[in-house]
Amino acid sequence: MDGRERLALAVGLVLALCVAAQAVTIEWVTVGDASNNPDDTGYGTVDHDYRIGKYEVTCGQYREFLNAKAAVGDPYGLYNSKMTTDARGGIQRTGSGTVGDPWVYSPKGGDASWDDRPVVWVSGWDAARLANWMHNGQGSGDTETGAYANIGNQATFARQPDALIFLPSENEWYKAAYYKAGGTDAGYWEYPTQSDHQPTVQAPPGTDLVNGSANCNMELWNTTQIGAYTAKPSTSAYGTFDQGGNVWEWHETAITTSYGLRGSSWGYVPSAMAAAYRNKYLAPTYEGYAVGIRLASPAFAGDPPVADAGGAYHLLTGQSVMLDGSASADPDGSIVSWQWEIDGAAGPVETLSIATYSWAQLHALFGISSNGVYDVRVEVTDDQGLTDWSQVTTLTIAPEPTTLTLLVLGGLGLLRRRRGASQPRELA
Ligand SMILES: [Ca+2]
Ligand SMILES: [Ca+2]
Ligand SMILES: [Ca+2]
Repeated sequence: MDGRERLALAVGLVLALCVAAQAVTIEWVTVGDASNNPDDTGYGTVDHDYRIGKYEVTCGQYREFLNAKAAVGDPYGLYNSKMTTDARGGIQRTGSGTVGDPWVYSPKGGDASWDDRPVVWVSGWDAARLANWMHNGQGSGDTETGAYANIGNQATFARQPDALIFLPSENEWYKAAYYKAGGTDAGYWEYPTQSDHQPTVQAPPGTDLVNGSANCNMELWNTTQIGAYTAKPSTSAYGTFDQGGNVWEWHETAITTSYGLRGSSWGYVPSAMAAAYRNKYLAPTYEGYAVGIRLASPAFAGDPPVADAGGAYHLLTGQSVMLDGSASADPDGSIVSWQWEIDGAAGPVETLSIATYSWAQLHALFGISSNGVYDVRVEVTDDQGLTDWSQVTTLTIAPEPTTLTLLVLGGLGLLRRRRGASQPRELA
Protein backbone atom coordinates (compact mmCIF):
# COMPACT_ATOMS: atom_id res chain seq x y z
CA MET A 1 0.00 0.00 0.00
CA ASP A 2 1.54 3.33 -0.94
CA GLY A 3 1.11 6.59 0.92
CA ARG A 4 -1.80 7.70 -1.18
CA GLU A 5 -3.69 4.46 -0.59
CA ARG A 6 -3.04 4.70 3.13
CA LEU A 7 -4.34 8.27 3.11
CA ALA A 8 -7.44 7.20 1.20
CA LEU A 9 -8.01 4.38 3.68
CA ALA A 10 -7.56 6.75 6.62
CA VAL A 11 -9.99 9.27 5.14
CA GLY A 12 -12.46 6.48 4.43
CA LEU A 13 -12.20 5.26 8.02
CA VAL A 14 -12.73 8.78 9.36
CA LEU A 15 -15.76 9.11 7.11
CA ALA A 16 -17.21 5.79 8.25
CA LEU A 17 -16.81 6.79 11.89
CA CYS A 18 -18.24 10.25 11.26
CA VAL A 19 -21.35 9.14 9.44
CA ALA A 20 -22.31 7.15 12.51
CA ALA A 21 -22.03 10.06 14.92
CA GLN A 22 -25.18 12.14 14.95
CA ALA A 23 -26.34 13.79 18.15
CA VAL A 24 -29.68 12.53 19.42
CA THR A 25 -32.19 15.31 19.93
CA ILE A 26 -35.56 14.78 21.58
CA GLU A 27 -38.56 16.89 20.65
CA TRP A 28 -40.20 17.86 23.94
CA VAL A 29 -43.55 19.18 25.04
CA THR A 30 -43.80 21.08 28.34
CA VAL A 31 -46.29 19.91 30.94
CA GLY A 32 -47.20 22.79 33.26
CA ASP A 33 -50.12 23.16 35.69
CA ALA A 34 -47.94 22.07 38.64
CA SER A 35 -49.62 20.65 41.76
CA ASN A 36 -52.72 19.58 39.86
CA ASN A 37 -55.29 17.41 41.58
CA PRO A 38 -55.07 13.63 41.07
CA ASP A 39 -57.53 11.65 39.01
CA ASP A 40 -60.07 9.39 40.73
CA THR A 41 -57.61 6.55 40.08
CA GLY A 42 -55.22 8.28 42.48
CA TYR A 43 -52.71 9.05 39.71
CA GLY A 44 -51.80 12.16 37.77
CA THR A 45 -50.74 14.73 40.33
CA VAL A 46 -47.28 16.26 39.73
CA ASP A 47 -45.88 19.06 41.89
CA HIS A 48 -43.44 20.46 39.29
CA ASP A 49 -43.36 21.50 35.66
CA TYR A 50 -41.49 19.10 33.38
CA ARG A 51 -40.99 18.12 29.76
CA ILE A 52 -41.88 14.81 28.14
CA GLY A 53 -41.04 13.43 24.72
CA LYS A 54 -43.59 14.40 22.09
CA TYR A 55 -42.96 10.96 20.56
CA GLU A 56 -41.76 7.52 21.55
CA VAL A 57 -37.97 7.02 21.23
CA THR A 58 -37.24 5.91 17.68
CA CYS A 59 -35.04 3.22 16.17
CA GLY A 60 -32.97 6.05 14.68
CA GLN A 61 -32.34 7.60 18.09
CA TYR A 62 -31.56 4.26 19.69
CA ARG A 63 -29.21 3.38 16.81
CA GLU A 64 -27.09 6.42 17.63
CA PHE A 65 -26.91 5.19 21.22
CA LEU A 66 -25.80 1.75 20.00
CA ASN A 67 -23.22 3.22 17.62
CA ALA A 68 -21.81 5.26 20.50
CA LYS A 69 -21.86 2.65 23.28
CA ALA A 70 -22.12 -0.81 21.71
CA ALA A 71 -19.64 -0.66 18.83
CA VAL A 72 -16.77 -2.53 20.51
CA GLY A 73 -18.39 -5.12 22.75
CA ASP A 74 -21.85 -4.75 24.29
CA PRO A 75 -21.44 -5.65 27.96
CA TYR A 76 -24.90 -4.40 28.95
CA GLY A 77 -26.80 -6.05 26.12
CA LEU A 78 -28.07 -2.77 24.67
CA TYR A 79 -28.61 -4.55 21.36
CA ASN A 80 -30.98 -7.50 21.02
CA SER A 81 -30.71 -9.64 17.86
CA LYS A 82 -34.50 -9.52 17.62
CA MET A 83 -34.08 -5.86 16.65
CA THR A 84 -32.96 -7.36 13.36
CA THR A 85 -34.77 -10.68 13.06
CA ASP A 86 -38.22 -9.75 14.38
CA ALA A 87 -40.69 -8.07 12.02
CA ARG A 88 -41.04 -5.14 14.45
CA GLY A 89 -37.28 -4.60 14.86
CA GLY A 90 -35.79 -1.85 12.72
CA ILE A 91 -32.04 -2.02 13.42
CA GLN A 92 -29.40 -4.19 11.79
CA ARG A 93 -25.84 -4.75 12.95
CA THR A 94 -22.73 -5.35 10.84
CA GLY A 95 -19.11 -5.83 11.84
CA SER A 96 -17.46 -7.97 14.53
CA GLY A 97 -17.59 -5.78 17.62
CA THR A 98 -13.80 -5.50 17.75
CA VAL A 99 -11.55 -2.43 17.64
CA GLY A 100 -10.49 -3.35 14.12
CA ASP A 101 -14.01 -4.14 12.95
CA PRO A 102 -16.52 -2.40 15.23
CA TRP A 103 -20.23 -3.09 15.10
CA VAL A 104 -22.15 -0.55 13.05
CA TYR A 105 -25.90 -0.16 13.51
CA SER A 106 -27.99 0.95 10.55
CA PRO A 107 -31.66 0.92 9.50
CA LYS A 108 -32.82 -2.62 8.79
CA GLY A 109 -32.54 -3.51 5.12
CA GLY A 110 -31.26 -0.02 4.37
CA ASP A 111 -34.83 1.26 4.80
CA ALA A 112 -34.46 4.67 6.46
CA SER A 113 -38.17 4.79 7.35
CA TRP A 114 -37.36 2.47 10.28
CA ASP A 115 -35.60 5.42 11.88
CA ASP A 116 -38.99 7.08 12.44
CA ARG A 117 -40.60 4.08 14.10
CA PRO A 118 -40.38 3.29 17.81
CA VAL A 119 -37.55 1.12 19.06
CA VAL A 120 -38.65 -2.20 20.60
CA TRP A 121 -36.81 -5.13 22.24
CA VAL A 122 -35.50 -2.72 24.89
CA SER A 123 -35.65 -3.48 28.60
CA GLY A 124 -36.33 -0.98 31.36
CA TRP A 125 -32.61 -1.13 32.13
CA ASP A 126 -31.77 -0.29 28.49
CA ALA A 127 -34.10 2.69 28.79
CA ALA A 128 -32.41 3.88 32.00
CA ARG A 129 -28.97 3.52 30.37
CA LEU A 130 -30.15 5.58 27.39
CA ALA A 131 -31.26 8.29 29.84
CA ASN A 132 -27.89 8.22 31.63
CA TRP A 133 -25.98 8.44 28.35
CA MET A 134 -28.03 11.45 27.25
CA HIS A 135 -27.70 13.03 30.70
CA ASN A 136 -23.93 12.67 30.34
CA GLY A 137 -23.81 14.48 27.00
CA GLN A 138 -23.99 11.44 24.66
CA GLY A 139 -20.81 10.49 22.73
CA SER A 140 -18.63 8.51 25.10
CA GLY A 141 -20.90 9.48 28.03
CA ASP A 142 -21.30 6.95 30.84
CA THR A 143 -24.36 4.68 30.97
CA GLU A 144 -24.05 3.67 34.63
CA THR A 145 -24.18 7.04 36.40
CA GLY A 146 -25.98 10.33 35.96
CA ALA A 147 -29.77 10.29 35.88
CA TYR A 148 -29.96 6.88 37.55
CA ALA A 149 -27.94 4.99 40.11
CA ASN A 150 -27.80 1.22 40.53
CA ILE A 151 -29.20 0.15 37.18
CA GLY A 152 -29.98 -3.55 37.41
CA ASN A 153 -30.87 -3.48 41.11
CA GLN A 154 -34.60 -2.96 41.63
CA ALA A 155 -34.20 -2.41 45.36
CA THR A 156 -31.86 0.57 45.11
CA PHE A 157 -32.53 1.92 41.60
CA ALA A 158 -33.45 5.62 41.77
CA ARG A 159 -33.64 8.85 39.79
CA GLN A 160 -30.93 11.26 40.94
CA PRO A 161 -31.96 14.77 42.06
CA ASP A 162 -30.08 16.57 39.28
CA ALA A 163 -31.20 14.26 36.45
CA LEU A 164 -31.45 16.06 33.11
CA ILE A 165 -32.96 13.24 31.03
CA PHE A 166 -34.96 10.45 32.63
CA LEU A 167 -37.92 8.11 32.27
CA PRO A 168 -41.19 9.67 33.36
CA SER A 169 -42.56 8.64 36.71
CA GLU A 170 -45.95 6.98 36.48
CA ASN A 171 -47.60 10.25 37.54
CA GLU A 172 -45.63 12.28 34.99
CA TRP A 173 -46.59 9.82 32.25
CA TYR A 174 -50.22 9.77 33.37
CA LYS A 175 -50.60 13.54 33.58
CA ALA A 176 -49.11 14.07 30.10
CA ALA A 177 -51.49 11.47 28.69
CA TYR A 178 -54.82 12.15 30.39
CA TYR A 179 -54.90 15.52 32.18
CA LYS A 180 -57.04 18.13 30.45
CA ALA A 181 -54.52 20.97 31.15
CA GLY A 182 -55.16 24.52 32.26
CA GLY A 183 -55.21 25.12 36.01
CA THR A 184 -54.94 22.64 38.85
CA ASP A 185 -58.43 21.12 38.69
CA ALA A 186 -59.01 20.69 34.97
CA GLY A 187 -59.99 17.03 35.20
CA TYR A 188 -58.94 14.01 33.19
CA TRP A 189 -59.80 12.27 29.96
CA GLU A 190 -60.21 8.49 29.94
CA TYR A 191 -57.97 8.06 26.87
CA PRO A 192 -54.77 9.85 25.74
CA THR A 193 -56.50 11.25 22.66
CA GLN A 194 -58.55 13.83 24.61
CA SER A 195 -61.48 11.46 24.61
CA ASP A 196 -63.61 9.54 27.09
CA HIS A 197 -64.21 6.79 24.54
CA GLN A 198 -61.79 4.37 22.94
CA PRO A 199 -59.89 5.70 19.95
CA THR A 200 -60.69 3.93 16.69
CA VAL A 201 -58.21 1.18 15.90
CA GLN A 202 -57.11 1.67 12.30
CA ALA A 203 -54.15 2.54 10.10
CA PRO A 204 -52.74 6.08 10.19
CA PRO A 205 -53.50 8.92 9.72
CA GLY A 206 -56.91 7.80 11.06
CA THR A 207 -60.38 9.07 10.40
CA ASP A 208 -61.95 9.44 13.88
CA LEU A 209 -62.16 13.18 14.47
CA VAL A 210 -63.92 12.72 17.83
CA ASN A 211 -62.08 9.99 19.74
CA GLY A 212 -58.89 9.91 17.69
CA SER A 213 -57.27 6.84 16.14
CA ALA A 214 -54.53 4.51 17.31
CA ASN A 215 -52.33 1.56 16.39
CA CYS A 216 -53.67 -1.14 18.70
CA ASN A 217 -55.27 -4.59 19.03
CA MET A 218 -53.15 -6.40 16.38
CA GLU A 219 -54.89 -4.42 13.65
CA LEU A 220 -51.62 -3.86 11.77
CA TRP A 221 -49.32 -6.42 13.46
CA ASN A 222 -46.52 -3.91 13.50
CA THR A 223 -45.41 -0.51 14.78
CA THR A 224 -46.28 2.67 12.91
CA GLN A 225 -44.24 5.82 12.30
CA ILE A 226 -44.20 8.10 15.36
CA GLY A 227 -46.81 10.86 15.22
CA ALA A 228 -48.53 9.27 12.22
CA TYR A 229 -52.07 9.64 13.62
CA THR A 230 -52.73 13.20 12.56
CA ALA A 231 -56.37 13.19 11.49
CA LYS A 232 -57.84 14.42 14.79
CA PRO A 233 -54.88 15.13 15.53
CA SER A 234 -54.58 12.24 17.91
CA THR A 235 -52.72 13.99 20.69
CA SER A 236 -53.01 14.54 24.42
CA ALA A 237 -53.83 18.00 25.75
CA TYR A 238 -50.09 18.71 26.04
CA GLY A 239 -49.38 17.56 22.49
CA THR A 240 -47.84 14.10 22.90
CA PHE A 241 -48.42 11.46 20.21
CA ASP A 242 -48.98 7.73 20.59
CA GLN A 243 -49.29 7.58 24.38
CA GLY A 244 -52.17 5.33 23.42
CA GLY A 245 -50.96 2.34 21.41
CA ASN A 246 -48.04 1.80 19.03
CA VAL A 247 -45.70 0.55 21.79
CA TRP A 248 -45.99 0.18 25.56
CA GLU A 249 -43.75 2.68 27.34
CA TRP A 250 -41.44 2.09 30.29
CA HIS A 251 -41.74 4.43 33.21
CA GLU A 252 -39.89 4.48 36.53
CA THR A 253 -42.60 2.75 38.49
CA ALA A 254 -42.35 -0.22 36.19
CA ILE A 255 -38.73 -0.54 37.16
CA THR A 256 -38.92 -0.01 40.89
CA THR A 257 -41.92 -2.26 41.47
CA SER A 258 -42.45 -4.27 38.25
CA TYR A 259 -45.85 -2.67 38.26
CA GLY A 260 -46.84 -0.54 35.37
CA LEU A 261 -46.02 -0.08 31.77
CA ARG A 262 -48.56 2.30 30.31
CA GLY A 263 -50.56 2.96 27.17
CA SER A 264 -51.13 -0.42 25.46
CA SER A 265 -49.52 -1.27 22.12
CA TRP A 266 -50.07 -2.40 18.55
CA GLY A 267 -50.37 -5.93 19.97
CA TYR A 268 -52.75 -5.46 22.91
CA VAL A 269 -56.35 -4.50 23.63
CA PRO A 270 -57.68 -0.93 23.22
CA SER A 271 -59.11 -0.84 26.73
CA ALA A 272 -55.54 -0.89 28.03
CA MET A 273 -55.05 2.60 26.57
CA ALA A 274 -57.38 3.84 29.33
CA ALA A 275 -56.23 5.77 32.39
CA ALA A 276 -57.39 3.01 34.71
CA TYR A 277 -55.14 0.36 33.15
CA ARG A 278 -51.78 -0.47 34.71
CA ASN A 279 -49.64 -3.16 33.11
CA LYS A 280 -48.27 -5.11 36.07
CA TYR A 281 -46.91 -8.14 34.29
CA LEU A 282 -43.44 -7.25 33.08
CA ALA A 283 -40.15 -7.04 34.99
CA PRO A 284 -37.61 -4.39 33.95
CA THR A 285 -35.49 -7.10 32.31
CA TYR A 286 -38.29 -7.84 29.85
CA GLU A 287 -37.61 -7.18 26.17
CA GLY A 288 -40.34 -7.66 23.61
CA TYR A 289 -41.79 -6.69 20.27
CA ALA A 290 -44.28 -4.22 21.67
CA VAL A 291 -42.41 -2.39 24.46
CA GLY A 292 -40.53 0.87 23.91
CA ILE A 293 -39.41 4.09 25.58
CA ARG A 294 -40.53 7.68 26.14
CA LEU A 295 -38.14 10.08 27.87
CA ALA A 296 -38.75 13.09 30.11
CA SER A 297 -36.72 16.08 31.30
CA PRO A 298 -36.96 18.99 33.74
CA ALA A 299 -38.95 21.95 32.41
CA PHE A 300 -35.90 24.15 32.84
CA ALA A 301 -32.85 22.38 31.53
CA GLY A 302 -30.34 25.18 31.83
CA ASP A 303 -28.82 27.83 29.62
CA PRO A 304 -27.94 27.08 26.01
CA PRO A 305 -24.34 27.45 24.84
CA VAL A 306 -23.13 30.28 22.60
CA ALA A 307 -21.21 29.16 19.51
CA ASP A 308 -18.31 31.11 18.01
CA ALA A 309 -16.71 29.85 14.79
CA GLY A 310 -13.61 32.09 14.97
CA GLY A 311 -12.13 33.04 11.60
CA ALA A 312 -12.10 34.36 9.03
CA TYR A 313 -9.86 31.58 7.76
CA HIS A 314 -7.32 31.78 4.95
CA LEU A 315 -5.62 28.86 3.35
CA LEU A 316 -3.20 28.11 0.56
CA THR A 317 -4.25 25.47 -1.93
CA GLY A 318 -3.30 22.03 -0.66
CA GLN A 319 -2.72 23.00 2.95
CA SER A 320 -4.51 22.02 6.15
CA VAL A 321 -6.94 24.32 7.89
CA MET A 322 -7.25 24.74 11.63
CA LEU A 323 -10.78 25.72 12.66
CA ASP A 324 -10.95 27.30 16.10
CA GLY A 325 -14.21 27.13 18.05
CA SER A 326 -12.57 27.73 21.41
CA ALA A 327 -14.30 31.09 21.87
CA SER A 328 -17.61 29.21 22.20
CA ALA A 329 -18.93 29.14 25.76
CA ASP A 330 -21.64 27.69 27.95
CA PRO A 331 -22.82 29.92 30.81
CA ASP A 332 -23.82 27.11 33.17
CA GLY A 333 -21.81 24.09 32.09
CA SER A 334 -19.43 22.97 29.40
CA ILE A 335 -19.48 22.31 25.68
CA VAL A 336 -19.08 18.65 24.79
CA SER A 337 -19.04 18.69 20.99
CA TRP A 338 -18.36 20.87 17.98
CA GLN A 339 -19.62 20.13 14.49
CA TRP A 340 -18.26 22.24 11.65
CA GLU A 341 -20.14 23.02 8.48
CA ILE A 342 -18.29 24.24 5.39
CA ASP A 343 -20.13 25.29 2.26
CA GLY A 344 -23.30 23.67 3.64
CA ALA A 345 -21.73 20.26 4.29
CA ALA A 346 -21.66 18.99 7.89
CA GLY A 347 -18.43 17.43 9.13
CA PRO A 348 -17.90 14.93 11.92
CA VAL A 349 -18.89 15.57 15.52
CA GLU A 350 -15.67 16.66 17.23
CA THR A 351 -14.95 16.53 20.93
CA LEU A 352 -12.20 19.20 20.81
CA SER A 353 -12.75 22.92 20.23
CA ILE A 354 -10.03 23.11 17.58
CA ALA A 355 -10.29 20.87 14.52
CA THR A 356 -7.59 20.47 11.91
CA TYR A 357 -8.60 19.16 8.51
CA SER A 358 -6.09 18.22 5.83
CA TRP A 359 -6.58 19.17 2.20
CA ALA A 360 -7.73 15.60 1.53
CA GLN A 361 -10.22 15.78 4.40
CA LEU A 362 -11.58 19.11 3.19
CA HIS A 363 -12.45 17.30 -0.01
CA ALA A 364 -13.65 14.05 1.55
CA LEU A 365 -15.68 15.55 4.38
CA PHE A 366 -16.89 18.84 2.93
CA GLY A 367 -16.54 18.48 -0.84
CA ILE A 368 -14.02 21.32 -1.04
CA SER A 369 -11.42 20.80 -3.78
CA SER A 370 -10.85 24.16 -5.41
CA ASN A 371 -9.91 27.72 -4.59
CA GLY A 372 -12.67 30.08 -3.55
CA VAL A 373 -14.47 31.63 -0.60
CA TYR A 374 -16.65 29.29 1.46
CA ASP A 375 -19.10 29.84 4.33
CA VAL A 376 -18.06 28.24 7.62
CA ARG A 377 -20.06 27.86 10.83
CA VAL A 378 -20.06 25.57 13.83
CA GLU A 379 -22.81 24.00 15.95
CA VAL A 380 -21.91 23.35 19.57
CA THR A 381 -23.70 21.05 22.03
CA ASP A 382 -23.41 21.52 25.78
CA ASP A 383 -23.49 18.95 28.57
CA GLN A 384 -27.24 19.40 28.87
CA GLY A 385 -27.85 18.55 25.23
CA LEU A 386 -28.61 22.17 24.32
CA THR A 387 -27.20 23.46 21.03
CA ASP A 388 -26.32 26.68 19.24
CA TRP A 389 -25.19 27.61 15.72
CA SER A 390 -22.49 30.24 15.33
CA GLN A 391 -22.56 33.18 12.96
CA VAL A 392 -21.16 32.42 9.52
CA THR A 393 -17.49 33.19 8.90
CA THR A 394 -15.49 32.52 5.73
CA LEU A 395 -12.75 30.23 4.52
CA THR A 396 -10.75 31.70 1.65
CA ILE A 397 -8.60 29.28 -0.32
CA ALA A 398 -6.06 30.92 -2.60
CA PRO A 399 -3.28 29.51 -4.79
CA GLU A 400 0.31 29.25 -3.59
CA PRO A 401 1.93 32.66 -4.21
CA THR A 402 4.41 32.83 -7.07
CA THR A 403 8.07 33.64 -6.50
CA LEU A 404 7.39 37.16 -7.72
CA THR A 405 4.57 37.59 -5.19
CA LEU A 406 6.81 36.32 -2.43
CA LEU A 407 9.50 38.79 -3.45
CA VAL A 408 6.99 41.62 -3.36
CA LEU A 409 5.63 40.47 0.00
CA GLY A 410 9.20 40.13 1.25
CA GLY A 411 9.88 43.65 0.15
CA LEU A 412 6.91 44.76 2.19
CA GLY A 413 8.33 43.02 5.25
CA LEU A 414 5.55 40.45 5.39
CA LEU A 415 7.48 37.39 4.36
CA ARG A 416 8.79 36.67 7.87
CA ARG A 417 5.19 36.15 9.00
CA ARG A 418 4.75 33.22 6.67
CA ARG A 419 5.36 30.06 8.65
CA GLY A 420 3.29 27.45 6.83
CA ALA A 421 -0.01 25.79 7.56
CA SER A 422 0.02 26.38 11.29
CA GLN A 423 -0.37 30.12 10.67
CA PRO A 424 -3.32 30.15 8.26
CA ARG A 425 -4.18 33.79 8.74
CA GLU A 426 -1.01 35.51 7.49
CA LEU A 427 -2.41 36.27 4.05
CA ALA A 428 -5.23 38.30 5.59
CA1 LIG B 1 -31.19 -5.05 26.21
CA1 LIG C 1 -47.21 4.29 23.03
CA1 LIG D 1 -25.78 24.89 29.37
